[in-house]
Amino acid sequence: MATPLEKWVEEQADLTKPKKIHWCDGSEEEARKLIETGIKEENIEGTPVFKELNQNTWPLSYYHKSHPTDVARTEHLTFICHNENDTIGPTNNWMHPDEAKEKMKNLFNGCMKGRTMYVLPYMMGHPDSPYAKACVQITDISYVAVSMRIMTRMSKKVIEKIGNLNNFVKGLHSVGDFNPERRFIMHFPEENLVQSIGSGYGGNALLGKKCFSLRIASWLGLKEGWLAEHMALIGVETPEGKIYYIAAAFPSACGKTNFAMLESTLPGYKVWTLGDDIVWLNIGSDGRLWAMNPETGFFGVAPGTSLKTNPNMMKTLKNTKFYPVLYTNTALNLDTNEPWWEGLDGDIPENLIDWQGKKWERGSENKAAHPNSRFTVSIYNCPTLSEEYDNPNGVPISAIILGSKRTKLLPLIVEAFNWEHGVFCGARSGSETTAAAAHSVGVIRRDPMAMLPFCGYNMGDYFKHWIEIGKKLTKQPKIFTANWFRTDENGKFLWPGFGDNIRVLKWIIDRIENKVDAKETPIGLIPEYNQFDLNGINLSKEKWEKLFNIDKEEWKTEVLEVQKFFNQFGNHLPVELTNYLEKLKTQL
Ligand code: GTP
Ligand code: SPV
Ligand code: MN
Repeated sequence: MATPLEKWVEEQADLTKPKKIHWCDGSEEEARKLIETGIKEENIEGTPVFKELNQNTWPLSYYHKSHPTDVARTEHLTFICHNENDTIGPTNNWMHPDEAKEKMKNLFNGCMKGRTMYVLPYMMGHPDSPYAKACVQITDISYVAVSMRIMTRMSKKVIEKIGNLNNFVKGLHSVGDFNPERRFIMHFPEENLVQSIGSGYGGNALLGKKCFSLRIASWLGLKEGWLAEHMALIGVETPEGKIYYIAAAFPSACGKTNFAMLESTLPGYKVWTLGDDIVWLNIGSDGRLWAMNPETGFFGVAPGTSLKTNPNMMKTLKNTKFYPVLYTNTALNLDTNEPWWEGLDGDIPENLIDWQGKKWERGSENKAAHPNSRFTVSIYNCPTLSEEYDNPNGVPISAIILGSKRTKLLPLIVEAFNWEHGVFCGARSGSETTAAAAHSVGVIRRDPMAMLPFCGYNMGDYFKHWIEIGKKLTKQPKIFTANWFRTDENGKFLWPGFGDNIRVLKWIIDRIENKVDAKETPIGLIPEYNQFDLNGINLSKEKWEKLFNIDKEEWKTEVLEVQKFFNQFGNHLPVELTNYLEKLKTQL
C-alpha cells in the first residue's frame, strides 16, 4: 500500500510528467552530485545551473545566475487562497482555491517533461520541538534542491516521521519556462499546501521559507495561539555574562542578517546568532514568550557585505564546515573566478562581468551585482552561532524590536509605553521599499511588523492576535522601534550602524535592568544623551538631536497615512489601535 506521501508524489508526477523522480536524502554526497549535475545541466540561455567558483579563495562555493526577470519576490503574483476574500484582508491578493487550483493545474500540466523531479523531505524547526513541521517540497531544478538542503533540515528521516500521515506540509514547485506571464505563487492555508511555478528565486521557490514558515504558519499561529514573524533572533551577552534574547523585525533588505551577527564595538558585549529571517514565537508554560528559528541557513543580501560591515558573515561564507555555499546574481571576476559585489572589501576588479554575464565597464551607472544578489549558506558555518540554536524549546525573549527603514521621521530607538502601544508602533510602521521584491525601490509603504508581504490573513486580525498574545504573557517583553537609516540634510546616515548597533542593544538591556531613565515623547520613550553609551564614537549633541528629533509636522502627515491604512481594515481593526492613533493625534 502506498503511503499518503507516495500517493501525493505520484499524483504530482502524473500531472507534471517528469522524465525521472529523485527522492533526496539531504546528504552531503547527494548535494555534491546535484551540483555536478547542475554544472552540466542547461538552465537559461545556454547558462548552466551551477558554475564552480575559485575553490582556493572561496571554498565550497558555486555560482547561479537567474533568468533576468526572476531576481526578486513577485508580490503581485503571490496569492492567498482562502474560501473567503475577507479572511485575507485588504493587504493580500486573493483567489478562490478552486479557481487557483484549476489555473495551476493547467500550468503544471507536463511542465517537467524531460526534467528530473526532486522530492525534498525536510523539517521546519528542530525535529524535537512540538512546533516543528514535517514538509515535502517537489521541485524540478537542482538549485532549489541544493538551496533547501542549506536552508532546512532535509533528511530521509522526515519520510519515516511522516509515515502514514497525510498532515505533512506540501509544496509543488516548477521553474516552468520562467515566463512572468505564467508565474504564480499560490498558498492554500487550509491544506498546508503551496504551489509555485515560473520562478527559481528564493522567496518564490524555496517553499519552506516565506510561503510556509510565514504566510501559512502565521495562519496556523492564529488558530493555535502562536506567532510566525519576519524577524532575526539574537542573544546579547553582557559583561556580567548574562544573555538576553532579542527578536527583531526589519522589512526585507533592511538589516536583519547584519543585525543577527553583529560584531560588538563595545568591550564586554557579544552577540550570539540564532536566526536572520524567520522566528516562531510561542507562550511558554512559564508565561514568557519563547522563540525559535525554523530555518538552518541564511539567504542573505550580498551587496554591502564586507569585513567592515559584517565580518562574521564573511567568515561564515569562507567556513568549510557545511557544503556548499551558493552565490546568486552577483558579479564575477573573470581573472580570478571569484564572486564580486558592490561594497566587498578590496579594489574593484579589472575584469568583471555583471550579473547578466555582460562585461562591466568601470564607472557604469548599472550595478555589477544585482542589488538583490544573494548568498545561501548554512547557519552551522556561523562563528557566532548560539549554543542554544539547536535547543528544541527555543529561547525566552526579553525584548522585541520592530524596525523600519526611514531616512526621515523616525528616531534611532524608541521604547513603547507598554505591549499594546508596542503593537500600535509596529502596526503603524512604514518603510522604504527595497530591491528584495520586484517593485519601485525607495517608496514609503506601510509595512506592519515587517510582515506586509508575509501575513497570510487579515492584518486587522493579526494586530488583534498580537494584543491577545500580550494578554496571555505573564512577563511581557519590552517592545521598541528602531531605525538605522535616518540621514542628515546631505543624505548621509546619522548613525554609524552595523557593529555600533550594539549601543542600542545596550540601552535596551539597561532599560530592562532599570539602570537608565528615558524621556517621554508623544511617540514613546527615547534615551537621554548622557545615559547612552557613545564611548569611542564621535556623535555630537547636535547630531544626536537630529537623530532623535520628532518633527511634529512630519508626524502629522504620517498620522494621516496611518489613518488611511488603518481605515481599510474596518471592524477587523482592534479598538486599542484606534485609541492609540487618536491619542497620538491629540498630542501632536
Ligand atoms: P532580507 O534577507 O531581505 O529579509 O533582508 P535583511 O533584513 O536581512 O537585510 P540585510 O541585513 O541583508 O541588509 C540589507 C541592507 O541594509 C544591506 O545593504 C546592508 O548593508 C544595509 N544595512 C544593514 N544594517 C545596516 C545598518 O546598521 N546601517 C546601515 N546604514 N545600513 C545597514
Ligand atoms: C526577503 O525578501 O525578505 C528575503 C528574501 O528574506 S526571500 O527569501 O526571497 O523572501
Ligand atoms: Mn526576509
